[in-house]
Amino acid sequence: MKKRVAIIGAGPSGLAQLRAFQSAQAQGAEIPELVCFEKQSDWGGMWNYTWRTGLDEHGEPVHGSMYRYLWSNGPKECLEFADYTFDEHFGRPMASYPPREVLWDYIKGRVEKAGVRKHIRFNTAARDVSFDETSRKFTVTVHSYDQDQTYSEQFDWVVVASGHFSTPNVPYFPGFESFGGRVLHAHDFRDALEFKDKDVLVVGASYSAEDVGSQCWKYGARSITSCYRSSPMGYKWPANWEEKPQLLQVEGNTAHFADGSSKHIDAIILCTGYKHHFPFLPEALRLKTSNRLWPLNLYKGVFWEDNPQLVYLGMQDQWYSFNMFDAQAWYARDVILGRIPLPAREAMHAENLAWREEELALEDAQQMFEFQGKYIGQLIDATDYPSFDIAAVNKTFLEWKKDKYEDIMGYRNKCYPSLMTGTMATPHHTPWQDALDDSLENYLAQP
Ligand code: FAD
Ligand code: NA7
Repeated sequence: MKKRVAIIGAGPSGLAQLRAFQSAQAQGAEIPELVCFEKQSDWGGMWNYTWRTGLDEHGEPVHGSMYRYLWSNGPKECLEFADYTFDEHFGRPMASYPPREVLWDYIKGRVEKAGVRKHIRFNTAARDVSFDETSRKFTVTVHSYDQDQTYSEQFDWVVVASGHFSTPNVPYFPGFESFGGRVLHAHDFRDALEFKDKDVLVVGASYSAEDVGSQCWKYGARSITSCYRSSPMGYKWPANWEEKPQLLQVEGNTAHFADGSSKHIDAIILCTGYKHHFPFLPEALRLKTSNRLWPLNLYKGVFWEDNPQLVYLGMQDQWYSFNMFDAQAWYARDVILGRIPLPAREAMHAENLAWREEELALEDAQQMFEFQGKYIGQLIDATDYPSFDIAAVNKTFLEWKKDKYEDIMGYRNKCYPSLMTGTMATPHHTPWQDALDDSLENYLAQP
C-alpha cells in the first residue's frame, strides 16, 4: 500500500510541501499519495485576499488577515524561492517591495508550473485528527463544503500547514465597552480609506502596528497614535504620528496612556498579534507556543517530538518566510521518503533545547535573522533544495532595517539585487507613498 500524507492548508507552507514532493517525483522518486485539505476556495493562504471578516461563506472563521493596498514589508529578495526566481516568473526585473497581488501571482506561478493543484481538496476544512498507536496511522476528519459532507480518511503522515496569523489576540482595555468609535483587531482591518480624516489609535509595536498605521497614514488619516507595551518602534514618524507608552483605558473618545497623557481618538486598531490555534488537533498533538523563533517540541523546527509522523511547517516567527517554508518542506519530504533518518527522541529533544537556549540569548534583530538563517542553512544542506547565499540574505535584512530607521515611509522605494540570480531590482514607477493603486496590472505597467 502506498503511504499517504495529509497536508492541512494550501498557503505558502502547504504548497512548499506539495512542490517538494513533486520535484522528487520529477527526478524519478516514488512519492506517497498526497492529499491537501484547504478550507478556502483557492490557494495562496494569507496572500489570497478576502474582503470578508468574521465568518466566511461556510461559517468557518475567516483565515485572511491581509488588507487592501498591502505591500511586502520586507525585500522580495529575502523571500525568493531558490527553485523559482522572480526573473523566471516575471521575465524582467522589478522593484523590491511588491504589493500582495504581485506576490500571490509569484506564489501561484511555481505551483501551477509544478502541476500540484490536483492534490488539493478546496472548500474542505480539517475538523479532527487522531492517532492510533497500534496501526500507527492518523485518522483525519474533514468537512467538504462542496458536498456538505463530513468524512474521515487514514494517513501515515500529517503535515500541519495552517498558518498562525489568523486567530487574533484581543486584549481588553477598560472603557472599550463604551468607546464612541470602532474597536477592531488588525485581523479584521481591510481598507485604510475607512479611517480617512480620523484620529486612529493603533495598539502594539510590531509589524502590524507599523504597517496598519502606515496604511492609515498613507490613505489620509488625520493622525496616528501608536502605543507600546514593552518598547517603542522608534522610527522617525511623520509629523501627525505620535508614539505613546501603553494604553491604560479609554473614556468616551479619550485614550489615556501610561505616561499620564491622553488624546482624542476616533478608532482603535488592536495590532496585538495572533495565537497559534489548532482546533482540529487533540491535546497530545497540539503545538502550544507564542510567536517566537524557536517553539519547543519541534525537532528541526518541524517534527512533533512525541510523534514525528506529525509535521508542522512555518510555525516560527518569520524574518525569513517562503524560502524557510521550502527548507522545512524539503527536509520533511526527505524524512518521509526515508532519505534522512530521525534520531532517538532524547537526541531530538536535546538538540531542540540547544536551539532554544541559543534563541534565548539573542539580543537584537541582526542576531535574530542570523539565527533563523543558520537554521535554514542547516536544513538546506541536508536536502537537494538549491542552496543560496544566506549570509547575503542576512546582509539584505540588515540594510532593510537600516533603511526603515532612515525613512519609514520611504524604505519601500529601495532596490536590492536578487541573491538567486544577481538581477538588480529596478525602481517602481511611483514612490510607495504616492502609489495608491496596488493592483498587479498597475504595478507591472511600464512607466
Ligand atoms: P497561511 O498563509 O496562513 O496559510 C495557511 C492555509 O491553511 C490557509 O490557506 C488556510 O485557509 C488554511 N487552513 C487553516 N486552517 C485550516 C483547516 N482547519 N482546514 C483546512 N485548511 C485550513 N510574510 C512575508 O514574507 N512578507 C510579508 O510582507 C508578509 N506580510 C504579512 C502581512 C500580514 C497582515 C500577515 C498576517 C502575514 C504576513 N506575512 C508576510 C506572513 C505570512 O503569514 C507568510 O508569508 C505566509 O503566508 C505563511 O504561510 P503559511 O502557509 O504558513 O500560512
Ligand atoms: P507580533 O509580531 O506577534 O507582535 C504583537 C505585538 O502586539 C507586540 O508589539 C506586542 O507587544 C503587542 N501586544 C500583545 N499584547 C498586547 C497587549 N495586551 N497590550 C499591548 N500590546 C500588546 O504580531 P504582528 O501582528 O505585529 O505581526 C505578525 C505578522 O503579521 C507578521 O509576520 C507581519 O508580517 C504581519 P510586546 O512587544 O510583546 O510587548
